[in-house]
Amino acid sequence: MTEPLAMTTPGVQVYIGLGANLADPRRQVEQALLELRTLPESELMAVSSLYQTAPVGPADQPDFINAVARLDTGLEPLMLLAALQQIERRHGRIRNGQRWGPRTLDLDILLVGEQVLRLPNLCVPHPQMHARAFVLGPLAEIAAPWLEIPGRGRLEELLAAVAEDAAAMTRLPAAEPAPHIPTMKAHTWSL
Ligand code: A4P
Ligand code: MG
Repeated sequence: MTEPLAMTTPGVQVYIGLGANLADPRRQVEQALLELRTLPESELMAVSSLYQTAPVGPADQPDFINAVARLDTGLEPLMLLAALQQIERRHGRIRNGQRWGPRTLDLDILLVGEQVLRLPNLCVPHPQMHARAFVLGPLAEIAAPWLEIPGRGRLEELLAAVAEDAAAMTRLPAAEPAPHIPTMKAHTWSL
């Protein structure tokens, strides 16, 4: 007997950009990746390496740790945004109004399949992603070079245009296997 379709992994391919440059940023990103695994109706399909990157925007702030993850999810985009903002808050993210300022954790929805969304609080593709090496470099590790960024072009062409910045990023070696695997707490999601 075949399984009902509703039992299969949910559908739309979402790419999420992770960034942090305060309070042990590497740990912030690694912990956030564990939390992404707990999202309802979702499966974490791929995670890039972590990169140390120079800040874009105000220069008087620490380097960032950046990564990109692919999540296949049945959550509507605004529900996903709410869930990501819950994770940011758990990481002590404080919005002080400074554009592109330092943060404990930033989770950006980069792409939602091939959708273009221009909502008051959600723009997809993320408005700056096409010009940022710290997004395109990690994305290219886990997506096909011909991935189309709607309205912007193919990933490989966009990455070529920021090749100098991409070359200046430091790919971090994979973390040593933890001596023990911490038990994930079951997060409660109020979406
Ligand atoms: N919002 C709209 N579209 C989206 C989306 N696709 N994903 C809204 C997530 N949020 C989206 O975001 C402000 C509002 O954007 C949210 O309330 C949401 O409704 P925010 O996270 O509070 O503010 P922000 O992150 O400071 O603003 P912004 O413009 O999103 O900044 P970016 O683009 O995230 O850039 N340099 C390096 N090397 N690495 C970095 O990761 N990050 C930034 C922040 C600057 N420089 C960096 C890095
Ligand atoms: Mg952001």
